[in-house]
Amino acid sequence: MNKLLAKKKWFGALLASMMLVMMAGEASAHGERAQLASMRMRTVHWFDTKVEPLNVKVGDIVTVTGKLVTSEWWPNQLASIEDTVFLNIGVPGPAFLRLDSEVNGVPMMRSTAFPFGKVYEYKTVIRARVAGRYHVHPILNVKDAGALVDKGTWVEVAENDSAAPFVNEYTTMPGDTINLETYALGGVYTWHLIWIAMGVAYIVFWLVRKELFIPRFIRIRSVGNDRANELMTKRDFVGGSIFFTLTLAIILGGYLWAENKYPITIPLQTGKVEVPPIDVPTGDLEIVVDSATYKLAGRSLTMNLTLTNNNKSPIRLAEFLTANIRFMNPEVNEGEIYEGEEMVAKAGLTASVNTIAPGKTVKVELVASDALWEQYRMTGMINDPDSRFAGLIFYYDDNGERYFQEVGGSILPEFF
Ligand SMILES: [Cu+2]
Repeated sequence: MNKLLAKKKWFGALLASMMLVMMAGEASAHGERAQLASMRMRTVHWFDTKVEPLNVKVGDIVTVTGKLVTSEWWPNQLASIEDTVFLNIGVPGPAFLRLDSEVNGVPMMRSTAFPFGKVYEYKTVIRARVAGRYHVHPILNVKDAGALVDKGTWVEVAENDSAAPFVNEYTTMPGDTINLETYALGGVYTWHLIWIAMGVAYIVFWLVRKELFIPRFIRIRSVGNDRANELMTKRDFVGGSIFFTLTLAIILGGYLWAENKYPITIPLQTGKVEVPPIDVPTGDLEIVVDSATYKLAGRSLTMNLTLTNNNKSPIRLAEFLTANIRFMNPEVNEGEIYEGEEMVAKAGLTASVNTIAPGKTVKVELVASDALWEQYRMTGMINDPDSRFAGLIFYYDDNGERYFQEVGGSILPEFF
């Protein structure tokens, strides 16, 4: 018997440590790898993500800017971003304060809705609160669908010189200056202690009776449910009533205390804000996706496209973006890479035709291939029940003007 018990304990410890290891593994992925390949390809195309500066001290400001396009190929089974969405920053723990954020110039402290196929330029200002090294991600919380995460950028937060405690001061509407790090903490502690004392007292009251749940349960079983009332003595009844009355009195007292201490309050605000969407800046390039295949062994996505250049200027195919991975065409060599930016395949895109002359229609084979497909678990794409892909194609005209538009469609896996 003892041996079995020991074995069980050992197994429990093993299971617990395995779970810890698994959680630690997840923590370094934060969603850039963990989410379904189809969800990353066909929900939101994040790009131009810029986090700066990358080295700060506690109390310093970090700005996260970037753009996103909501996909026209949004999966049917997923709740829509056209309903309710909230822009935030994804970091493990409360390491930063979110001070300000805006989308297309509109303040974004509340939720909004993003119609499909439009461009949204966002800016979020955060302040470093706790020293450490953080993978900072822009994140969209879509109602009923969950979090959609952009790739992360490492930010190093050092202790500030004075090593003074972090202060987060605000002036309230009535004009008091408060430090949100410590504000009303005394009240929080006191009320927790009161309720813990009540709970302990209640358990002690029943312990003193020496008959807790199991002996009572056994007795009810032996005397039958009809005589269950006999188990309740007068002392039990009086004690229980006192606890009941006391609980209600404390709740009422707490309410009156809070009303007296904080006479002016407003409820948490939950309204929705409207954002004017920006149209995708297509540069008169007509794109028809003829077919697309995904080669498992080659870790590459091949798109066969028919492109018609209706622009007056020649067009250069520079980049393909999907699942936050940038595949850049080294022949064209355009598109900025930001400091600390990850998930860039600098020579990841090859085009059978790099430049399309004005007025011409050409068949182009675009191949996006890199080990990043494997690294970011894009191979999971073949397990998709609807086998579709989407991404953004970036191209430039003669003046160096950048355009982009979304492509998407069915995709067939190729195993050999
Ligand atoms: Cu991350």
